[in-house]
Amino acid sequence: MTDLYQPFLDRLCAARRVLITTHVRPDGDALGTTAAMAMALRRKSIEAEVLLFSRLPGKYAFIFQENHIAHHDVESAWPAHLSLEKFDTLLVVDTGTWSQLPGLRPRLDGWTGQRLVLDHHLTQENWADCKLIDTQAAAAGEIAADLLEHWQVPFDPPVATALFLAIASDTGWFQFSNTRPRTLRLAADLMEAGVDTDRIYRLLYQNERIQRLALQTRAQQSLQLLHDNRLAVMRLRRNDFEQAGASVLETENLINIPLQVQSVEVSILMVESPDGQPVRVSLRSKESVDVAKFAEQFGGGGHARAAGLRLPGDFQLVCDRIVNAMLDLMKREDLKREDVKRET
Ligand SMILES: [Mn+2]
Repeated sequence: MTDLYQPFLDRLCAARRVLITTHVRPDGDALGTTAAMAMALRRKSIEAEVLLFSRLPGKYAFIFQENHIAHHDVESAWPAHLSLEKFDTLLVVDTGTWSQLPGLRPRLDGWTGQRLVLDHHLTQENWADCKLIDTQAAAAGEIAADLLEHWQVPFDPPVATALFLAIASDTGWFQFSNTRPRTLRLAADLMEAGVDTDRIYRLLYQNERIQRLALQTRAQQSLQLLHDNRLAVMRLRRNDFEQAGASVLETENLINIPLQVQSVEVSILMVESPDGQPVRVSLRSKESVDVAKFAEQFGGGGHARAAGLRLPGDFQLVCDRIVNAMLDLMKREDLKREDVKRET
């Protein structure tokens, strides 16, 4: 096990100034892992700054604010004062693909620092100098926790809270199938280290704006059930966000709602983006369909049970294309299953 972590730790130990970043539209795992790594680097007297590709979502802001972690936000424009030249290391957490780091690739041309990736996604590109990937890990935060243990960074309450935020949010508060014994043991360790789990629950799940509830209503009104109620499709147009007064960052977890229906095996949420930007497609499945593989056909990726992609073009045409492709896939899977049944 040490062999997996040591090369990565050697690289981190050699760093003096690290720029930590994570995927666009960062979630609790992305931000919790980023915060935990920033604090760990500080404790090792290594400077760390954070780069975000979307503005910091309000419900996760506490983990940065309480720990005085400053961040650069490049959603609208790259800040003039932010030069990669002052960093010797780029640490990317919770993604390993350029498409999740919009605009970063050309900025790294000619930059000579080391590129490190810490991630748990199946979909990876080959551009890092050193990768720490564990696709069995429930969250990037789980890998970060193992890394910090190897690095002998103690789980004090701030670090433990950041790691707990990461694993609790990527497992849907330990409900999703990615939750493994290691996840629960780690959660117990983090509780013992001083995490106020009740507070984190309230911050994650009882902390929405009323506008987000209005958006949820509109998403549910758009629900279509196809293929014997096995495929759920929801669509959110720009008008829905305007009418609800909600932001595009407030779609998190909406995709899980149709999965409450017993018959639903696959849930798709399609979100219209501002003019000229690709349609955002989120995918979830219960058992049968590998949505990461499905997303990869369209340049996306993720996990077998949770994935996403972005596709340019007219909203309705993109929706039709994705729904038809998913129906084809589900029908092919049905035929395969029937063949197996017949043989046994
Ligand atoms: Mn994650």
